[in-house]
Amino acid sequence: MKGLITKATGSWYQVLLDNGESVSCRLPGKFRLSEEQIVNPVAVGDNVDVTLEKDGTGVINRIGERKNKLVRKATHGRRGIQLLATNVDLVLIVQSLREPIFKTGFIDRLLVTCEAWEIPALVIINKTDLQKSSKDQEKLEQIETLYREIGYDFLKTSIHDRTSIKKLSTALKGKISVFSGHSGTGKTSLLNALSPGLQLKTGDISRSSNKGKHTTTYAQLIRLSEDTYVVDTPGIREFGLVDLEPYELSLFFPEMRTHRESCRFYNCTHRHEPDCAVLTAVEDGNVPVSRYKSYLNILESIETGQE
Ligand SMILES: Nc1nc2c(ncn2[C@@H]2O[C@H](COP(=O)(O)OP(=O)(O)OP(=O)(O)O)[C@@H](O)[C@H]2O)c(=O)[nH]1
Ligand SMILES: [Mg+2]
Ligand SMILES: [Zn+2]
Repeated sequence: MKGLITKATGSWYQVLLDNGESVSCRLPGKFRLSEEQIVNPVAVGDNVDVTLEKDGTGVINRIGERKNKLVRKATHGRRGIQLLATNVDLVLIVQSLREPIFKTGFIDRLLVTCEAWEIPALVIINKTDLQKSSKDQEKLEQIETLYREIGYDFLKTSIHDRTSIKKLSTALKGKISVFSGHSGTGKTSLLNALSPGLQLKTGDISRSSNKGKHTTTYAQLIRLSEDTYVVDTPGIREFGLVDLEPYELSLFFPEMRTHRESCRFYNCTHRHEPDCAVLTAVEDGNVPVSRYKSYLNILESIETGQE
């Protein structure tokens, strides 16, 4: 039987079969030897073939071809690469207006990853109901203009604003989308708002640090309707920027892409080199300063190997 992996937590895998049933499946050892540095052979989003056993469990005997893979460097001191999700159509980059306050650096890092993986992204600023002053309003408008002008989709949401939830629902239709963003920004709450029957667990914001407490602890694929799926993730900080040379980074900043072709050196890093067209574009206001700052930060991470 064919199915889709909805949970992958170690030795057991939850598979949603085409007939709508969900079964726990084992994965034979041979799959663990397969791909190079990948520490987990199966992830949510994978299409699999399953044989059902008498006891109601299943065995995975084939993993389907993948359209794409979201990966990060393995955590807990393990070497290699960890698969987060596969066959992803859209990455939702969720930040909140307040509690915790949004960081454009985080958005930019994830956007670079999405560019590198060629997966469309939707930037979401949630908790717009926490807007307190006209200054907040101004800040929101600025950030919306910033990302829209570069060409990214952008959405303001609040779980208390049905219209914004409807817009989000429309954006997700017919796709497998992955929620990413810091803990506490409201990823799970947005899911509950999209489908109130889910009643997924959400968390409070710590009073002392004003951050979330990592309420969601593993990636889970949830079916919202017939052909619409979302992956709720633990507050992912970033997807690893795998194998990127410093001079290639600006390829993944769409607003720098055209300028970089006019730099004197093909491997210009747009920092101190003479006749750098990107630097000129920053000075002329054609590349936003906040984006250029993010660029420099990511460049440094790549050069020092610390992501
Ligand atoms: N005012 C307001 N609060 C919200 C909104 N969305 C979420 N919250 C609150 O923010 C807190 C954190 O929400 P979660 O949904 O658990 O956040 P999360 O992003 O899933 O966090 P992790 O699972 O830890 O990654 C909860 O107290 C929610 O009630 C919103 O639109 N407005
Ligand atoms: Mg959560
Ligand atoms: Zn340059």
